[in-house]
Order: sequence, then C-alpha cells, then structure tokens
Amino acid sequence: MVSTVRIIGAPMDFGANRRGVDMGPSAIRYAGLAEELEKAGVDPVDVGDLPIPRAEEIDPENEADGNAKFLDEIEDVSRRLADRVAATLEDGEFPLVLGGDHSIAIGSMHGSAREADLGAIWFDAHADLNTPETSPSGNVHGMPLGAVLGRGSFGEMEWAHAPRIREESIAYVGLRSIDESERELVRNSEMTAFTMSDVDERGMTAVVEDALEVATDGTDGIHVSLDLDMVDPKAAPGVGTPVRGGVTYREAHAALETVSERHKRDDILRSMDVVEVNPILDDRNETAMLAAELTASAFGKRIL
Ligand code: NNH
Ligand code: MN
Ligand code: MN
Ligand code: MN
Repeated sequence: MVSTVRIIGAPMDFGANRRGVDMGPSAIRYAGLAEELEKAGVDPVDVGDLPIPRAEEIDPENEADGNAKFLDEIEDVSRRLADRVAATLEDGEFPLVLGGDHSIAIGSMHGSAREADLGAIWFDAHADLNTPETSPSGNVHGMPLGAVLGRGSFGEMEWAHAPRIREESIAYVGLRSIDESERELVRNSEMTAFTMSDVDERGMTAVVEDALEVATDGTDGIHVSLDLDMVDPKAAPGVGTPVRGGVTYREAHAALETVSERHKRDDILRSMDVVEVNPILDDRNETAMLAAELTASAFGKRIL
C-alpha cells in the first residue's frame, strides 16, 4: 500500500461560475490537511500548486469558447495536471489533488488512467455528465465525467477522453441535483447512481460498499472524486453550488471511512481529488476543515 501522499494543488476556477474556488488549495492546507493525514498514518509531501493563470489575465473573449467557457485554458491545465499525476504514480506515491473547481478531475483522472483501467466513485450532489452540447450553463465543472468518457465533442479531444475509464466502473453517491437534459443521460448510461434517497433508505455504509463493488470490478484501482457539495450546506456552506438535502457530517465521514476499510483490505485506492471548496462563501474555513478531515478518513484515520 502506498504510504506517501503527494499533495498537488490545482487552484483552477475556470470551470465554475463563481470566483473563489481557486483559493481552495490554500484553505484546505491552512485547515490542517498535512496534520490530519499524519494522524491517518500516511506521509504527506506537499509539492505546491500547479501554476494556473488568473481569470483576469485571460482575454474575456475566451470565456465564450463554444458552449464550454474557458475550454482552451482548461485543456492546458488538464494536460499539465495529468502529467503530474502520472509522474506521481510512476514515483510510487499517491496523487492527492486539491481543487479548484471540479473540472480538475479531467486532468487527475486522465493521468491516473494512463497506465491502468480505472474505476471511480463520484461523491457529488451533481452528475457532472454534461458536454458542450448538453450543458445549460457552459461551465466545465458540470462536464468532467462527460469529458473523460469522451461523450459528445469530447470524443475528439484526446486530452479529455480517457479510454481506460469505462462507464460501468463509475458509481455516483449523493446525487440530488441533475439538469433536466442530464437526467436521460444518467438513466441511459451504464453508470450506477446512488441518490440521496438510496442513502436515506439503505444508509451510507451499505451504499458506499456497493459503489466500491462497482468501481473495483474488473479495474486496476479506483479514483475517488470528492465534491464537497455532496455534503449538506449546513455542514459545508463553502461551496459554489450548495444544494439542500445533502449528506450529514457523520454520513460524510462514514462514506470515506468505508472507502478506507476496503482500501486496507484490497489496496484499491489509486488517486483522489477534493474539489469545490470556496473560502469566500465559507463560514470560518469550516468546509475546508471538513475537506481535510474527510480526506484523512479516506486514508484510515479513526476515532479509536
Ligand atoms: N449541472 C450543472 C451544470 O452543468 C451544475 C454543475 N455544478 C456542480 N457540479 N457543482 O458538481 O452547470
Ligand atoms: Mn478555443
Ligand atoms: Mn462536481
Ligand atoms: Mn457538485
């Protein structure tokens, strides 16, 4: 089992419609991520942030890039991030990517799936399965799964489409806000979707155990993508697109603890990203603290 966790900051906000999420990596570090990881018994090594231009430096014309805003900039960041993630795995370390908005998952998953068949658990209120053709907002943070799966025009973008990620190896947990146009896409897909109703009915632990079955079946390892808006805004107010009716503080911990239990048994975790923390909207950095705690839970931090 990999014991060195390489922390890679990806302060990108081109994929979201609100500024501030670019400060996520700083906030999560300030909230004590390294200390939390040490408590989980792993060895964190922070390599700093990927250099990402500020939105102000960019020609506003680029904003309207077809129906995917700032797509050229996101391509550039995704390529560099994918290289970093792949290099981390080659060095025998674990890539932990701090966002930034959820579009960073394109680069982190692409890099992780370069040398492996990759499954994924998508902890999120949203399905993130849009493409430039279906997106109602043009925000790429609503498209990372559409991108790595090569849907729509992403099929021709080799920096986005990751052929070693198969739909049937992806499981959602926490869904409760899906665009009207996205519903069909999720229903007709091969992915497994655990909504908040499933969490209500069956409990978080059972749901995540099933999600782990889906993501590990026939794959070499899994990527965990943790969008903090999975959590109810009462416990995680610092996100750009809060949705009521989310996972509680305790359920969120149970979810990541269930991942770590399975990882301890079968060495399944390959890469992870923690995204959408927006310190401007946060309440005394509490969402960043939760992000740090949940990450430590994924690596095995326990009460006793
Ligand atoms: N589905 C919406 C869109 O595509 C919202 C996506 N927002 C997210 N995703 N925060 O996790 O614009
Ligand atoms: Mn362009
Ligand atoms: Mn998301
Ligand atoms: Mn979301």
